[in-house]
Amino acid sequence: STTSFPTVALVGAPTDIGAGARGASMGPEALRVAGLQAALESHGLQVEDRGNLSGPANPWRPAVDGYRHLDEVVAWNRAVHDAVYAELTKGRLPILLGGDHCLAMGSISAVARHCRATGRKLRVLWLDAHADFNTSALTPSGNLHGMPVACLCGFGPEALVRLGGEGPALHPQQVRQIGIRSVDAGEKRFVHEQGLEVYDMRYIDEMGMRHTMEQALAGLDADTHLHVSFDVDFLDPDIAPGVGTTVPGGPTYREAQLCMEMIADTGRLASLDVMELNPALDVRNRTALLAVDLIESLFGKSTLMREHQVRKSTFQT
Ligand code: B3U
Ligand code: MN
Ligand code: MN
Repeated sequence: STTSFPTVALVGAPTDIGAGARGASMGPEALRVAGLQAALESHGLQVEDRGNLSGPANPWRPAVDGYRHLDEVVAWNRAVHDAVYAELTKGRLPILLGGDHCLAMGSISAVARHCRATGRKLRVLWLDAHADFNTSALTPSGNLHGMPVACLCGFGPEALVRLGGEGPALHPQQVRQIGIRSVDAGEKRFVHEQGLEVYDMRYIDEMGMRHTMEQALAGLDADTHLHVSFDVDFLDPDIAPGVGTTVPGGPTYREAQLCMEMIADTGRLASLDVMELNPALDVRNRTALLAVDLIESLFGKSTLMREHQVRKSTFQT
């Protein structure tokens, strides 16, 4: 079969350096064992597995000045940034296999730098139970996986804000957050203050996933690079138990599938993070298998049925 996607490069980042539970370091291997490469190849994609990056061990220390493991988080994110940037420069579609969500700082700073260099627009979809918009002053935990969106928008330590060079990687207006249902009090105020576009579970309950995704994907054009940062805790814990911070009341299997399918329909997906999968908390690799199933939909598994798109354009006018 044919596909419009460039060659996919899998980049493993086996660490839980920014997390509050150990085990996300085993995420990359669990996704490989669940058959990610073969699944993508079965849809006609070319896939190259780059293996795993390396970085400092997790010293499991308490927070210092509001951050846990800041130096180690910087080291890991530099490695991720360089690897993802190199793949984008080669024309590849990078998939970062996490690892905890702090590593999205490395990947998204690389994507933003690539978009600046090539004059493309950037849209980031943040699929997550959490807003990940804490700062050292707001965080209840010091865990940097609760801070990547803030750091990418310029609110964080210099070494993380400047991973991709001068100035912040993102403007809050480039981000759409979907599935949010756990936000700390100070973090919530800061999200509103910065004007992040959040489609929380209340919104999805009332309006439905279809309308939610139509809003979140509105305004994409041929010059837009679409990056998806998929925190597996986005999913309802009944179907996805293998994550460190489960939050009840997430999207169902059908809602998650529709979310991925509508992203695929845009034809703009150009980079992806798959984060926070924790095999130590999973049941027979079930959450990894589900993640692979959803990633297949993200790459257009179901768009063989053109009727969906016909119906869509009928309703949209
Ligand atoms: N908001 C909390 C909890 C959290 C954020 N992201 C995850 N957990 N995975 C914090 O610690 O910042
Ligand atoms: Mn997250
Ligand atoms: Mn999360």
